[in-house]
Amino acid sequence: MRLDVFCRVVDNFGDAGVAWRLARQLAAEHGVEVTLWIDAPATLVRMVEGFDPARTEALYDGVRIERLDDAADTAVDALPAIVVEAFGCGLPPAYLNRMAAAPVQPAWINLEYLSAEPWIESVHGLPSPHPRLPLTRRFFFPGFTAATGGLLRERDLFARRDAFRGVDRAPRPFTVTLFCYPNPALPALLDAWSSASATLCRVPEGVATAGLAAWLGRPPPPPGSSTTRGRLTIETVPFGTQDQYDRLLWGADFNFVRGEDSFVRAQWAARPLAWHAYPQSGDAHLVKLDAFLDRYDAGLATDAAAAMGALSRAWNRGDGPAAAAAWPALHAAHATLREHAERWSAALGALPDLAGNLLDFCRNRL
Ligand code: TRH
Repeated sequence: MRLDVFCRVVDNFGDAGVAWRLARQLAAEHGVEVTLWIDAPATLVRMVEGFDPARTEALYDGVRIERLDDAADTAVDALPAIVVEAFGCGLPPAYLNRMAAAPVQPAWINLEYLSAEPWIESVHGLPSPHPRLPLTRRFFFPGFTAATGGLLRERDLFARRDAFRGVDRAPRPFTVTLFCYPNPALPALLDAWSSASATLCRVPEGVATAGLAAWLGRPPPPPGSSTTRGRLTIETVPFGTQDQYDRLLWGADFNFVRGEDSFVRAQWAARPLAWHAYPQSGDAHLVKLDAFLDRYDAGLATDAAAAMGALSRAWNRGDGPAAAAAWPALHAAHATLREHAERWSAALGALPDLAGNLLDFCRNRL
């Protein structure tokens, strides 16, 4: 089966990260012949092992990665059976016309953004007729329940995670990882960590650079090195491949993540987390945060839920004093939060994964 994934990079890494992760899994686990059409292939250079944007003839983990150029007639070969449009990015006009003219039209899927909001279930899978062409695309919503498209999760993910943990025995202080958007709450949190018990904060290169530099009074340390102030050590780690990032999350006690893909990976890491939702106008991201916390808090002890809620909401509001004030209670509830994170990951892991759901969804329509 052939499948094309289309992706346009709005900003940051998530659009490309999600599209690549889906493409890679479909090729690796379902033997699908996948082409990822992306308008900014360079975004993938650090995420994809050995990726060279100039070498489009090569396959990367079984996936062909091509530059998406609207001017070019993208579909050189026969049309695929399935077309996935990541995040409503829009298909090239020539390609759309070929789909409309095709005797057998591909299944056309619009992969939406992840949300924990309940209304997702009522719109997942709904058709959307094209305004001009005899084409219909279907909305496919990732989500946290069986009534949604599910979450991206590779078949061997838990086995790889647990194997890593089996050998990751080096003694270390309480370790947090920091993958966030620029956040005015960061200096206050760093102050809290530097006066609390020993803490190691591991930061991928290029993340929170201005906030760290302001707090340190100099640029953050280069990748592979660290600096200590009070009880806090800040270590800069290279921005690695997606698999390397997974290991960073697996080796920590608490993960600060953002956007979409790292948010999901932190849940598979089965460790407590704070999610910095992608800021949206009208604070729509705070509604998404509340929807997630409402789901996540189910079965979590009240004091631990209160601590996580206080930190997460202060962090997303950029409220430094409130985030710093919330940290001691969260740290004290860490054991409870960790057990819950393991339960949460296992419960989500019992649901079918997004890549498999997407193929089943299409098969029912082909
Ligand atoms: O980079 P992001 O902020 O992406 C965002 C979100 O996707 C958001 O929904 C979207 O609207 C916006 O972009 C435009 O965060 P996200 O989603 O976590 O994506 C980061 C990707 O980077 C993820 O696939 C993991 C990957 N990554 C690595 O491969 N190596 C690394 O070292 C790190 C830190 C991340």
